[in-house]
Amino acid sequence: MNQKCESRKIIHLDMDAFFASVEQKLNPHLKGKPVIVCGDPEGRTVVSTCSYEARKYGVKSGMPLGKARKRCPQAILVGGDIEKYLHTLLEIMNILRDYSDLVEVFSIDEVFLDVTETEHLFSSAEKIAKEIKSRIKKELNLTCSIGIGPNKLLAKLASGMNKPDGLTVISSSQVGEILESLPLSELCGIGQNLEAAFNKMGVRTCGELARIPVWKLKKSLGLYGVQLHQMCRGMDESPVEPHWLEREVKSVGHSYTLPCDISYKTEIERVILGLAEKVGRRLRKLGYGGRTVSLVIRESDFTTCSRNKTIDTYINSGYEIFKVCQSILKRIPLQTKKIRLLGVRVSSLRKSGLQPSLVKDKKLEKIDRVSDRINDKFGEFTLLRASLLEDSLKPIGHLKRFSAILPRKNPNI
Ligand code: TTP
Ligand code: MG
Repeated sequence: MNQKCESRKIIHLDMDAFFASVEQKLNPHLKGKPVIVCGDPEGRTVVSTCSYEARKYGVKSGMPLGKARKRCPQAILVGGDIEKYLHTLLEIMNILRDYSDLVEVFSIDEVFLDVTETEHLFSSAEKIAKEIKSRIKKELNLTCSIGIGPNKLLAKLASGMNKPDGLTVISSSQVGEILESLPLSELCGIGQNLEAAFNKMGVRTCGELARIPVWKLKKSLGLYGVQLHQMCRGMDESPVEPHWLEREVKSVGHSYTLPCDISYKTEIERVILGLAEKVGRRLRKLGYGGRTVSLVIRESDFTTCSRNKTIDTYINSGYEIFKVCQSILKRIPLQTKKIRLLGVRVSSLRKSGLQPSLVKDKKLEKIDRVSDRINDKFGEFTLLRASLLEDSLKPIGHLKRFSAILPRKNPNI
């Protein structure tokens, strides 16, 4: 192996059942249960990911939801929310940057870290990995699997070897032995089609592929053939390329496609209140307040109307956001009066720390503070406004199906 590769220390971190674990953390009543995260729990969609409890029943990422539900009927379905997961990724990045500036986001839940120059500060790369794992557990209440290797290819291979909650080191001396019997598909960059083509030729492992002369691979696959030849020998000189994921937060919003059209003002306002509470909670978590509130309404004939209102003060309380939405709602002429989607967004943001208090109403501020603390501990919508309680929906039975955004009864409380 090339000297330059051999002397590097690369860490690859892959979060365990990422979307599902974030949902379990935010809603502790989902802990220990089979959870499936998907696009739209009410619609035709595929599994984005699932908790390890659901994997026991054969549920997998990419599987059609119908098939997954047959395999595991007791699974709890949750609609995914990419902004939540991106926010968690930013929190992970903040931890990783304490150990090196060379941090590369590889996917929504995978990060590379080059600690070649910094490992001596913490005694070893393994010590760094252990510390990162324990901080992610303690500070974010999530688990991850980490691999350490002399390059990105081998670090990524290592992180997948002991999932979940694993830590695996591949040293240069082990590379030949590990790759000899490794099926081709397990090496990052070798897809199913290429694997099938090699399998047809009787080549199943990296060791076997490594023995094919490089000129032959180059002749049939061009430069990729040369790259494959190197990969199968565990060679990879690609650098960890830091790019800063400091996405400037411009707005925070949530929208919701209703399971069936609604038309009553009380119903519409109730969903808007639920959405406004979600937006307020996210703003407070991110430490922002905003001055512009937008309301989006899509009717059953897909006519879509969006209206904004900018106010004098920066707000981040769900109830205040709702009040602004109520005044916007009065200005929206509805064509069919049958609503299929509602959305609430707050923009013109500023950091809430810049002002002593963003909330005009001190009582509201106190309520938000207390409910945030309770909901952080026991799950979203554990403590909520009475008008969002399921019991208040009895007169309008079908609204019970709003459970995707509204409260789920928490059996632990
Ligand atoms: P993965 O790291 O592939 O899966 P995972 O983190 O859920 O589970 P593991 O413990 O095996 O690492 O993907 C990361 C996230 O990307 C995953 O939580 C959901 C999302 N994702 C999709 O939305 N669709 C997909 O097909 C896959 C594979 C992942
Ligand atoms: Mg993962």
